[in-house]
Amino acid sequence: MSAILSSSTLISLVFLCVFVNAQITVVVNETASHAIPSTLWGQMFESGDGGLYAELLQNRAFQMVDVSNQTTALSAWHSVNGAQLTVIEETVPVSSALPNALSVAIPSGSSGQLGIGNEGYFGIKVNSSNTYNASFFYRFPTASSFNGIATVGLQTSTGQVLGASNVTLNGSQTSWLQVFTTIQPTISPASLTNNFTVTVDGETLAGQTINFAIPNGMRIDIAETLSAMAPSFFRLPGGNNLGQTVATRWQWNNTVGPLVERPGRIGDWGYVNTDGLGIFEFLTWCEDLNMQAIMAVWSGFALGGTSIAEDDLGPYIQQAIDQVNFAVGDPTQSDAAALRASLGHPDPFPVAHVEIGNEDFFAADTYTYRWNQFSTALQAAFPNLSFLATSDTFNPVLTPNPAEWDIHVYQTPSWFAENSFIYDGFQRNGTHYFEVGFSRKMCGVSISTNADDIFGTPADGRLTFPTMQSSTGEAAFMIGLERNSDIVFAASYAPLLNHVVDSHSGNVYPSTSYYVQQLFSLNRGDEYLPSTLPDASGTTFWSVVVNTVGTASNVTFQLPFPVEDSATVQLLIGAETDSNTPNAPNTVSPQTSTITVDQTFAYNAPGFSVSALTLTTA
Ligand SMILES: *[C@@H]1O[C@H](CO)[C@@H](O)[C@H](O)[C@H]1NC(C)=O
Ligand SMILES: *[C@@H]1O[C@H](CO)[C@@H](O)[C@H](O)[C@H]1NC(C)=O
Ligand SMILES: *[C@@H]1O[C@H](CO)[C@@H](O)[C@H](O)[C@H]1NC(C)=O
Ligand SMILES: *[C@@H]1O[C@H](CO)[C@@H](O)[C@H](O)[C@H]1NC(C)=O
Ligand SMILES: *[C@@H]1O[C@H](CO)[C@@H](O)[C@H](O)[C@H]1NC(C)=O
Ligand SMILES: *[C@@H]1O[C@H](CO)[C@@H](O)[C@H](O)[C@H]1NC(C)=O
Ligand SMILES: *[C@@H]1O[C@H](CO)[C@@H](O)[C@H](O)[C@H]1NC(C)=O
Ligand SMILES: *[C@@H]1O[C@H](CO)[C@@H](O)[C@H](O)[C@H]1NC(C)=O
Ligand SMILES: *[C@@H]1O[C@H](CO)[C@@H](O)[C@H](O)[C@H]1NC(C)=O
Ligand SMILES: *[C@@H]1O[C@H](CO)[C@@H](O)[C@H](O)[C@H]1NC(C)=O
Ligand SMILES: CC(=O)N[C@H]1CO[C@H](CO)[C@@H](O)[C@@H]1O
Repeated sequence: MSAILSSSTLISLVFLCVFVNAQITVVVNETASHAIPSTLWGQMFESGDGGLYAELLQNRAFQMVDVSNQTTALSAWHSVNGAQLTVIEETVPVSSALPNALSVAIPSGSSGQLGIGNEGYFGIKVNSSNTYNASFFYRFPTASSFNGIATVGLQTSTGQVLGASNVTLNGSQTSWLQVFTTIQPTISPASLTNNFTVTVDGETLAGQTINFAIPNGMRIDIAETLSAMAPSFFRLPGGNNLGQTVATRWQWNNTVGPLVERPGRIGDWGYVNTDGLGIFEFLTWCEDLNMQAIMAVWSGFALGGTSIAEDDLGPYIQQAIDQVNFAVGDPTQSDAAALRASLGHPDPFPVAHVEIGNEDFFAADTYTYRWNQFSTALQAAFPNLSFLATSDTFNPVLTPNPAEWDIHVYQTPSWFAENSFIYDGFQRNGTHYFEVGFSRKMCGVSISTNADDIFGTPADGRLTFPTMQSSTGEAAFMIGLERNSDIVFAASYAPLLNHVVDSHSGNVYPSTSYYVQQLFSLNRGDEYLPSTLPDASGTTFWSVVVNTVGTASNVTFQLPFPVEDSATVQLLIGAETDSNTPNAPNTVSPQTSTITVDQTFAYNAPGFSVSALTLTTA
């Protein structure tokens, strides 16, 4: 008997049923066939801005904007009470990374409070149980005798103050000065159409101009929902966000250090990434949540179609080596690692796997030499790390032979259920797989991100919200991944976050698919126990039970060891088309109960359900 069967060990059993009123007997094997990798269930996403990253303000630093078009340069910013706003190329920039600033002219004859407002990413959720940090840089381009206050606040679109605090501005300050404050709202409006504002008294400042740079407002929330999934790895810096062009590729060294030193970039989904969530924040996030980082390096291909020529890859490979050194290198041997140490983290971060590119099947012809050069150089520099190829598996044939592959699948719910056995047919020849994807026809956790806004639009046939039918299909596939976890070492759902265009919410809604991921993640085994195999073309799958039609199925388990007679059931159950939506966020959520079991016991898996049974060996 293997280690998992010691008396204190919990075991989880999972099932999926498709149709039939079947009576199924599952004989569980006594001998574990393989260990389950601790990395198996984790997370990936495409970009943090407007989502995981706690920044509330959109276009906070006028990064990458073209000042010749003020409409776009001022995106998300609004004048309060007649202040004249212009995004300028500063003659004295706040930093070389941030050349632009917001010039705010108070017209002569002004009165009352004038200034600037920012509408946030999808509005701004204001909740009196949160404290909001705010900061900005300012300078007076022309010195004045002014010495007074600016009010930093959160207000509704009609100007009702939800919370505010005062900071002092000094008119003789002609160089940049940063001010910090916190806002404690007293009201939690239901609506999200609120603004962040900075205003000054129009009468005292009439005729004067103040320049602002990198206003900043932060919140805390989404992180807690992601953390509750208990992920064991995190793919960074996001999936499809390595760069549409060579110039706008993700460069680790542009995302480190003070925010004011980060230029930002046009991300792959067409909007500006602040890079406020940079490599150090990502790696710290991994460490805080006890996750391993699966970190990607840019591999010489820009998604817009440009591949770097074979002879010109050198500097890009060096930048990738520097990036990995920043994450895990020895500070006495590498400047990049020394930079990490200077930020307070001399120890290496938990990175064991590095991906060379992302979805390089888009440039399979050049990936042959790019993979060859990047993987050879990186493997030589980091013998202890594993490198993942990202083209189609074994197509083209790559040299050196990749030990690991990242496979992306976006498919329909029925495809996932029907392909639960796909990895059973793979040879055991030393190649390991990271599976990303899951139902294309659905979205993940329904909250704000810009990128994943693209998903969840019914126009392209995708579901607006995951349903029990789609989520149980994914669960069937995950059972196959768990069974094949001798060669599948990691899997994640995508898209992880989805913004619901709904100005009346601003909350985080775990979807039915979120709960499936969470059930698997919270009910991990250390080892996989073989049992009577499900029918590959059949309808009931186990390890955890999932039911994809509205008909119950009885499953009898015959265990090879005695168990305590009380077992816990975590049951996710709903009707085929049930979804968690902003109007009905709690339609489906897991319920916990206790059942009586024996060494042989029957479990009635209800229709459209995922059950995790936890038994204790006697
Ligand atoms: C499943 O088990 C329940 C309770 O043991 C029983 O009432 C029901 O008839 C069984 N269903 C089938 C399809 O065997
Ligand atoms: C500025 O950009 C907006 C939005 O992209 C566009 O509609 C407008 O035509 C541009 N204006 C000028 C003067 O180019
Ligand atoms: C405000 O936050 C608290 C604590 O997180 C939460 O319980 C409450 O539901 C939130 N209120 C609104 C209106 O979202
Ligand atoms: C800010 O200062 C103004 C003018 O002195 C005062 O009326 C207001 O109450 C102050 N607001 C806060 C939040 O302290
Ligand atoms: C205002 O700024 C000037 C220039 O930085 C400084 O000399 C002066 O002490 C400041 N005044 C106050 C009241 O902080
Ligand atoms: C707000 O500021 C405090 C103090 O500087 C800091 O500890 C906290 O992490 C900040 N919160 C956010 C969300 O940035
Ligand atoms: C980051 O490194 C690249 C070369 O690897 C360099 O071209 C770029 O200027 C660096 N960026 C910053 C902000 O130093
Ligand atoms: C690489 O792994 C070996 C064997 O586990 C270990 O002794 C060595 O310290 C590791 N080297 C680094 C740089 O982590
Ligand atoms: C390993 O197995 C895969 C999947 O069955 C196969 O396509 C590939 O050619 C094998 N690779 C080697 C090096 O044998
Ligand atoms: C149990 O495991 C042994 C050894 O791996 C294997 O030979 C046997 O077929 C397995 N039985 C079942 C029911 O999977
Ligand atoms: C003062 C201010 O910024 N007002 C803006 C608040 O946000 C809405 C959009 O949500 C804008 O329309 C207002 O102009």
